[in-house]
Amino acid sequence: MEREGRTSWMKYGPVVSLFVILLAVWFRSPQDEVLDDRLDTVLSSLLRAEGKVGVNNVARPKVAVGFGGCVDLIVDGVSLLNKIGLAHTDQPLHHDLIENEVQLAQSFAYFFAPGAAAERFVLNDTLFSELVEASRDLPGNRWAIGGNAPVMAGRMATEGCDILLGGSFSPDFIDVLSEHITVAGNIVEEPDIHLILEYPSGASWGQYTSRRANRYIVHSDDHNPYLDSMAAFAEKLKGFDPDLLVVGGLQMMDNFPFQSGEREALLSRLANLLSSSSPTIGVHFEMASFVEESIMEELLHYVIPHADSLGMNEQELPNLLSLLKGSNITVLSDPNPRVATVLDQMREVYRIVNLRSKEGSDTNSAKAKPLTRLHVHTLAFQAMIVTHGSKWKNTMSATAKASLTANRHVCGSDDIDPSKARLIMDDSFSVSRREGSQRIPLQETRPVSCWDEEDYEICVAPVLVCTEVYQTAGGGDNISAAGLVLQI
Ligand SMILES: *[C@@H]1O[C@H](CO)[C@@H](O)[C@H](O)[C@H]1NC(C)=O
Ligand SMILES: *[C@@H]1O[C@H](CO)[C@@H](O)[C@H](O)[C@H]1NC(C)=O
Ligand SMILES: CC(=O)N[C@H]1CO[C@H](CO)[C@@H](O)[C@@H]1O
Repeated sequence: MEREGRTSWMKYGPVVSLFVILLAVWFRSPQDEVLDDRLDTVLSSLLRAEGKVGVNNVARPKVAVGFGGCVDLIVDGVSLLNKIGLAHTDQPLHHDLIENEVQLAQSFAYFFAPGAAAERFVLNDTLFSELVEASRDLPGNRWAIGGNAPVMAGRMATEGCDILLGGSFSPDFIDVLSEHITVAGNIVEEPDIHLILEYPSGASWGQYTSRRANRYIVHSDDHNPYLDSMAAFAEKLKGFDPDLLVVGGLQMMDNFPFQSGEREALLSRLANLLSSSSPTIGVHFEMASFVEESIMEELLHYVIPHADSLGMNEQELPNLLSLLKGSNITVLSDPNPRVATVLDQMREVYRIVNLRSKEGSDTNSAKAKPLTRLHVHTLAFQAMIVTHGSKWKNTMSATAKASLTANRHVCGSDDIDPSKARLIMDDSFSVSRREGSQRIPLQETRPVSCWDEEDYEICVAPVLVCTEVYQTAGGGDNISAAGLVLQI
């Protein structure tokens, strides 16, 4: 892969040299070699940390997970774009949604070069069908169960939970779900398809070279944006009596051509559902790639005040923070942020969300819950903030498990092979960007660092980054779900 990358850097000019420099910084060698020698120790220590606590398998925890789901068609992104002969573009550009081939090329180029995860709605049915048809017979393609809710449900079922899953699926889809998953929703004939354009680090398309492995997702859903399983889910929820309620998949509403007021009405119904659940039940909301400002505002109003716990990646964190501070959406952020930067952003999100819930700046806030858990997953590390004395247990082990799950998912194997992994986190990190902040060394025998601040504990664990990527899509969901199961 690196060799492919190298020939194309020679072919293309100055624009590419920027990426060469970025890659050079990225593949810093001498330090990495020392770190790689420590991989075995870090791995065994993480496994020990993960194994310290188990999921209660006698009384399986009960988790209700909504909403929606789809069939993922996973392809090599560059092969697909080459197959349909998509013209390269010299103008990487952000588009809220995709209406034609030119926008697809520009939008793909925008995220592909930095290697940032993105997900876009395709308004043009002809274009979307063409893409799906071309993918069907593309060598190496794979079909998988997709969507945040089914992936999180699948992971939690595997980890020993009983699941109520809210979504409208086809009978074939339901057949392949775990026996520990009960579905609440309508039966549909044709499931929604999401097309996952995966690419490895160093792949090239036109003049662009990807800086890290990631994926660009396109979809054109008919069912998911309407949360059409919500009524059935709410009905079954009463009898199910869950220990945890998880909400994800709302990004399918982003930039969807709703009638005026329709989306807000749906989210308002969701708010009622969340606020009517017992206050002792933890509610986790998994963020995703949102670019429409109005839906983010609605999430701040209808969903986040009812969540005890939030999960998100390094793109979604600055986006949420920017909005909380009254600024615009951030479409693209550093895909490889430093620990200090992420922790500072997490502290601010935690502080502002809790301030809003206390002050009741929100009309809904009579019932607003404090935020007691925040989990951010990045390529290089996992970070969690958990309030002291809250309902969330075992934060250290949960952070270790999240970190191990990142490797397991991306490499596509439960057994972690250290020869297919590398540590890219520095051998020490600063706990904040503020001057004079403490530095914490990465100790290979105790790789998860936890410490107390204010009214919460922070834990940070390095990820053994998988170097032979099988799949990046669904990573965040597997990671978040794995972290949650040890905390309920
Ligand atoms: C939709 O996509 C098709 C196929 O790429 C294209 O021919 C058509 O012009 C597009 N429609 C619009 C409105 O852009
Ligand atoms: C924020 O968005 C508004 C409306 O789209 C735009 O006019 C403004 O320039 C943006 N501000 C920044 C700082 O990007
Ligand atoms: C590595 C791993 O366990 N990945 C899983 C993520 O979740 C989906 C859905 O449950 C599984 O199919 C993957 O195997």
